[in-house]
Amino acid sequence: MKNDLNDTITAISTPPGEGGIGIVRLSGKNALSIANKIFKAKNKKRITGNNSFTLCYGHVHNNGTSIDEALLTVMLAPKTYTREDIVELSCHGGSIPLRNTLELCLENGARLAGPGEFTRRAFLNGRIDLAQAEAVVNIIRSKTDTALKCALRQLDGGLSKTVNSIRDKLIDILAAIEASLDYPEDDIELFSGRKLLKKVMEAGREIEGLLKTAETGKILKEGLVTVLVGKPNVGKSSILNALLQEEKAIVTSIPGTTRDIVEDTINIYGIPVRILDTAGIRHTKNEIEIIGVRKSRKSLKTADLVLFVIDLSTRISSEDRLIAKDIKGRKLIIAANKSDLKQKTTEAEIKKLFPHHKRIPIIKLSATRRKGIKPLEKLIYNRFIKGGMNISDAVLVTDLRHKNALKNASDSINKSIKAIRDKSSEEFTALDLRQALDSLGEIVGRTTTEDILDRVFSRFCVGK
Ligand SMILES: Nc1nc2c(ncn2[C@@H]2O[C@H](COP(=O)(O)OP(=O)(O)OP(=O)(O)O)[C@@H](O)[C@H]2O)c(=O)[nH]1
Ligand SMILES: [Mg+2]
Repeated sequence: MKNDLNDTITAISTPPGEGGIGIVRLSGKNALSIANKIFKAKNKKRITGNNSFTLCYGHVHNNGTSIDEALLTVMLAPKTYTREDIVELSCHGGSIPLRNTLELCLENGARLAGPGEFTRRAFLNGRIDLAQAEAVVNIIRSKTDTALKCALRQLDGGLSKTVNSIRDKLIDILAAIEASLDYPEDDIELFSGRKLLKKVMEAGREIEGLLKTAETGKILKEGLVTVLVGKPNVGKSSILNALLQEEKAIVTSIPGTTRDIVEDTINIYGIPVRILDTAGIRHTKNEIEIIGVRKSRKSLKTADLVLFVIDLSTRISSEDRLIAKDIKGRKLIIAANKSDLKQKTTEAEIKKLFPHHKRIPIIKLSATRRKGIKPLEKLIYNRFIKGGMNISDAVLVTDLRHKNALKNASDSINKSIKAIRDKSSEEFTALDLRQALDSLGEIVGRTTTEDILDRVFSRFCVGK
């Protein structure tokens, strides 16, 4: 139904709640005629005669009874967001005028739009491809300026261009293989085995190159989940507060102060970092603390980065060893806190907690004196952004759907490489290459099922 472009769709496009203005949007071939029935212009002219991109002042009315005072914008196909006729009614931003205006649109023949259906039409009508459509949500949800820049680049076709250029290469290779399969007697030696292998490997490397950006892309889009763990009283909450530059979590000298997870997001050189402060992990009989410790362990499981906090002013204890065992093999930074006090633990002793980990970054800091906080931020950044990668300008893979499609494409390419090396029939190579082509096509929406579209657009809000 959502791929049927005959209906005229409508929705409230502004967020719920009170605002200066609220917008009801109509898109489709009856957008103007529906608007004409429910809107009376001050100049008394029918709005069906309005030029594209013009504003008109008047009233929304129900059979002559005024519902709201509004401004009406007319945008005529094909140069619009959906490539269809669009009318936007800018009403007063309250739930009643907006709901009444929406209901009037529905009563006069429009259908309520599903989530993202306006953008879906922009895709179905060929204005943007699927990766660009997905960028729209990334723009709306971007958490930092850098993430926004990255999403805008995707909307501009940054990722699509790269993917399409790899697809073009595969199409050329396939055409050559198919020509030699169709006319074997002509002995068209378009690609010698070695040249074919080189070309396919080249495409494979480009796909791998994109895949390498997926970790950074995901973090930029969704935020880096960083969890502060350690035994009680080492200063986890104090570090959270120092990073946030506000007294968000309760800090006391009583071990076992934090029970619930306290979290907030900070911007570290453009990366949104979600920091979770947790209950100190130890054996305890206190019922509330037990629940807190359980929550700490749970959040540990889903974190991208673990900040293991150790108190330099006490000796390493069995509790530290227990936690070290728990976080073995994780992406880790050790925060050696309370460096302002007399030190009873050395760096060498800390390193001994992780005998199989050669290079765990350890940073000395004093949360209460705000010392070492900037270097800690730098370390968090460097732990994830590979040297030399300019996240402000690079084409990044931010969506899991794209990453999976690229992985499938890469697998198919590797299969075709094996087929070429094994000197199998070129038909096998062609089959694998076609599969790679399809997987890449999924990213930009050339080979997409309705299911995939439903899943993509269900992430959108209604009205976008
Ligand atoms: N001297 C000094 N004291 C610190 C430092 N960081 C934290 N403290 C103190 O250590 C005590 C515990 O700090 P918290 O931040 O509550 O420690 P925590 O790890 O969150 O403790 P729990 O929530 O109980 O697990 C408080 O009295 C802090 O003032 C530091 O860098 N230097
Ligand atoms: Mg705490």
